[in-house]
Parts: sequence; structure tokens; C-alpha cells
Amino acid sequence: MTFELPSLNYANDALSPIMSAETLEFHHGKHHQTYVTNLNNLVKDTDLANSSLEEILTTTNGDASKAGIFNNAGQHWNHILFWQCMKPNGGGAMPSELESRIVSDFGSIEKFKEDFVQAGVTQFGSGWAWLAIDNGKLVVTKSANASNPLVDGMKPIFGCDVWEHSYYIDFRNKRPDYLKAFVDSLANWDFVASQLD
Ligand code: MN3
Repeated sequence: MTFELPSLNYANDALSPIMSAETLEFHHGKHHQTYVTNLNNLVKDTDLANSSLEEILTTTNGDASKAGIFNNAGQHWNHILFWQCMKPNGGGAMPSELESRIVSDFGSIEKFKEDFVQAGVTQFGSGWAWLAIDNGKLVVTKSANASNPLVDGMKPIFGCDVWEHSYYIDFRNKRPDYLKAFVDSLANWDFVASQLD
């Protein structure tokens, strides 16, 4: 199948000043587009040409000879989720079902946010912080580079890109401030709640 760059559900300048139009122009328009272009070129005329994105990820995970395919497929999957995890004037109160699941599994909303920010801060180098469903339980986890919790059998429902291209224009080296602003002022909790089983 031919993969395509999804449109954003908001204008490039709608998340400013936390995530500027310049960041989105590069991050969505160039970085994500490059993953899509590379992925299409890499799977063309191979036995993965008709596979879904999830099938490509699980098939190529851990296969060093297919690392290029895995990396571009992972980044395509991760960014599709990432763009939907944000909205203008985000953050704030969560839908009640999501709130009660988080309180049940983390103890409090604040503890979940702390764990999530900490996961992103402690991801050495490029990668992602996640909220995922693991056997029915919500967990915070992190992954390096293009990987994600899908390859470990979990369902990621909220993710923050901690590659420097995601925050360096707006936050420079302050990754903790970016992560905190992401959960407090960008998160689209309605979308996250819609991903609960
Ligand atoms: Mn990115």
C-alpha cells in the first residue's frame, strides 16, 4: 500500500507559542513527510508492499537487515498518533473515564503526569514517551528512536516525541519544560480517551 502524510487537524500556527508554526512546518511538513517517502520507496516491489503499517512494524522488528524499513514505518506510525494527541488550548480536565482509569492505575493525575514527563526526560537521546495499555492496565513507558510499545504487545494511546526536532526551535535544550507543556497545555485528552478499549 502507498502511505500518505496525514493532514493536521489544526493550523500550523494553532499550537503556538508552545509548538510554533516553524516547528510544525519542519516537523510535519518535512520530517514526517520524509519518513513516508522513505517507507514507500523501501517497501515498493518487496513482499511488504501490500502490508499494513502495523504488519510492517511487527514483521521487521529486530531484523537488522530491515532496520531502515522498521525505522521509517515506526516513525510514520508514531507521528500519526502524536499529531492527534495535541490540540489548540489542550490540557485541562480529562474525560471522566480516562481520569478514573489513570487514577486507578497511577494513584493520581499528578503522579501520571510526573511519570510521563520523567519517562521523556530520561529517554537518552532520541525517542518517545508513552501512555499505553498493557494487558488492560495503563502504563507509562519510553522507547528509543523509532520504536514504540506496539512491538511489545501494548497499545500506545498517548505519545510525546522527544527527538530534538520536536522541541529545539521552541524550547532549545529544555526538554523537561517541553514535556510539561505538552501534558499541561497541548494534550488532547478527548482523543486519548477515545483510544481506551
Ligand atoms: Mn518527530
